[in-house]
Amino acid sequence: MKISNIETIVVRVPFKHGGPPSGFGGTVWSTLPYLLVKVDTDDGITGWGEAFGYNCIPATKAMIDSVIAPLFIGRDPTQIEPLMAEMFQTLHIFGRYGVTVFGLSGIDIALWDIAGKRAGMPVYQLLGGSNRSDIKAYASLLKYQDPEVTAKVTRDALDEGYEYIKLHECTVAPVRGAREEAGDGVPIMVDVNCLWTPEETIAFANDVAPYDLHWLEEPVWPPENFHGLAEVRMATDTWIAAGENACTAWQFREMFEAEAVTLAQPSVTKVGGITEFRKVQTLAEVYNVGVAPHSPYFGPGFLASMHLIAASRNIASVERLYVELEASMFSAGTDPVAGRIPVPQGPGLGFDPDPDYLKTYRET
Ligand code: SMN
Ligand code: MG
Repeated sequence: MKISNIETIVVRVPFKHGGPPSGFGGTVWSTLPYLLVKVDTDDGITGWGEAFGYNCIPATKAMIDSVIAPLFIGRDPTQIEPLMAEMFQTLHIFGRYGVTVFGLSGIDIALWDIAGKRAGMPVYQLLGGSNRSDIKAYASLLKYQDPEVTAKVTRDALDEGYEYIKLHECTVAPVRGAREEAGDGVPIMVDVNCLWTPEETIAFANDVAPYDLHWLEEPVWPPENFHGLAEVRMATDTWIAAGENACTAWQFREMFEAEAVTLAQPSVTKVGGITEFRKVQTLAEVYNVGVAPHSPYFGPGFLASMHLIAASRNIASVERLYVELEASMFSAGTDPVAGRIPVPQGPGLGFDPDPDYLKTYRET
């Protein structure tokens, strides 16, 4: 079997959420874009992957189209581990993080989809099987910077059945707002997206101590300041989570060696795909670190996260960005019901993007 064609497709879907305009990475989002990677084989199987994402999609797409895809054409898609290892090595001069590895992640996810379709099995089965038929989702809220709006959106998510809430806030007031609305006992996480020195982080952790955080995510700038994160861990009781900006298992090893985190957060569309994610998982197990995947996206990358979690022994929940999309990319079965998402059961990732959805939302 050979890879015969690789196509990148950008979809852009309108969405609603409960507050004023918000976004990450320096812009406000009016629509949500996703980058799909379609890999065809000469025996008629098509696999779908997803590469990160959002504001850098034009760059990731160009990297795949002009540099990565030509190297994969004609290669055997069943040899995932050796093929990915070779491509990581071939492309390392263009960066071990960023659009090169995001693009490789998208291809790797598509190769696993092909492997599952060829075997007639869901990817989680190829990864060793699962004892779960659904996964608890946590609602990952956008950034509101307003205690009343944060409280209201927290209430909406709880009313929909979510049992865990993640805030993207960096001041005390919205955290207090969410806690007062949720009451005691609802796990609330706070994601700061890399803002502070260790000293500033410790001060914040003390200020929000009364609101009992489940974890504090990426508080320290820069994300690779693993010793800074370790300082925070030593000085507070708060669980520290990080890793969406760490690339490849090698960087996770540095993170674990520094004892930087309680929970590691590999992102399957950024870290190198399912193949590399599995390496991070094994490493985390060896270092006795928990895993809480990063997955604020809705395409094949989200499905891949579901399969990885289903096949894990100890990953508790999946991240679900708390927005209301105008349409779902998949025909059915991937939206949360009462805060839980069914593990896809079809061959491969379990779902292909719906052709009507692609017709409507594909960027031309
Ligand atoms: C995040 C990162 C990128 C896009 C959306 C959200 C955030 C998260 O850091 O953890 O969800
Ligand atoms: Mg985050």
